[in-house]
Amino acid sequence: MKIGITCYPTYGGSGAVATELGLELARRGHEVHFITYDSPFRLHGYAERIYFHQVETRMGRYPLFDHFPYTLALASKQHEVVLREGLEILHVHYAIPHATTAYLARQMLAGERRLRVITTLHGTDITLVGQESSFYAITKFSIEQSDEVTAVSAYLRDETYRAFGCVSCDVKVIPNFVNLAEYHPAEPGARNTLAPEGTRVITHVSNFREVKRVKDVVRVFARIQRALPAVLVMVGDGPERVDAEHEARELGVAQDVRFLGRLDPVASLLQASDLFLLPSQTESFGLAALEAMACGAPVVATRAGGLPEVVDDGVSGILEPVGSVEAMGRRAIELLRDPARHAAMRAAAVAKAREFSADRVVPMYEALYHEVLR
Ligand code: GMT
Repeated sequence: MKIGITCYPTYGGSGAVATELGLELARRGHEVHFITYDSPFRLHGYAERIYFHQVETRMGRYPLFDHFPYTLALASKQHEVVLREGLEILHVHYAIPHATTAYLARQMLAGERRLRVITTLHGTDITLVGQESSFYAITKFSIEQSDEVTAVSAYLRDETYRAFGCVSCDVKVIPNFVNLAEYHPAEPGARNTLAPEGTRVITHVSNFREVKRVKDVVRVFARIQRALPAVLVMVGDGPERVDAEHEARELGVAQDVRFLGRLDPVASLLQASDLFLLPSQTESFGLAALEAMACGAPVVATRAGGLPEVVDDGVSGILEPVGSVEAMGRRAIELLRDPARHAAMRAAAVAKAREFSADRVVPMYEALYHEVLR
């Protein structure tokens, strides 16, 4: 099949999932065309059957536009690439504005070429941004106009029905997945360069937005660090980083917190981790948690959104209510002090992650493509 993919190319779960999906589809023999304003952050170099088409984000000075109409440029580029490359499917990730531009591109092709539009909902496109009054009606319209709509968790599907009604759409759940060839536990005897022997490595990866509650990451770590030698590795960047750095200084743990900034790939860091912290306000799925689990790092997270679909409390990780830094810290310490239980939880995390392997999940998308083309 010839498939167009539009996503946000920036550091974030929806762009990561869209890119990993494109790469997996190309490995399975499909031709994949990414249509976005920058090369997706997980697209590293050449891969067979993968193409990237850049969308303009600015033009020569034109006094009328204070803001460049990116959405129209994207719809035009989608239309152009579909026609030129003969694409059959446009699979867009994150509804705003991608489901809308795909709708426009399809309308522009009417009578000329049949194009099927699939929208995958990822999270804040439904739970936050899509519910803002300026976006609500167009988000609902664009979802309902898609030929197929998928959500990355049952939680997000239910939220979509609750918030938007979506009477005419049937939202199918296709969970996020992990590439087990890249995300797997460290080889036995691998050298851990993140911390000296006996010091626990606690990790967090995110885009440091408010929803991630990065100050809670530091607060949980400070509790762990009072009980055991430990370092905190913070990967990513975003608006809340300054506050997290400040919190680390306030709590007197700054010397043991390393802010590494945006890095990708992160598998080697996750393999060296004893725990992964994700105390988010909400997560539709929590791809970062899944990738950590695949690398053998049990997750301490909040019982919020779709996280309970990924982490089994007490088995493959620890779940506590949003904001319960005391409970998260206490349970993390108990786990780290009990090597046998920690090893069992590591193994359970790896086993759970296998349920979300690319080999299991990507065929669900392929089946959906076949169905929509029928
Ligand atoms: O953080 C976001 O809301 C944006 C989005 C993204 O594009 O990074 O993340 C969402 O999509 C990921 C991939 O499907 C999910 O794993 C994240 O849980 C989800 N984030 C939220 O729901 C907050």
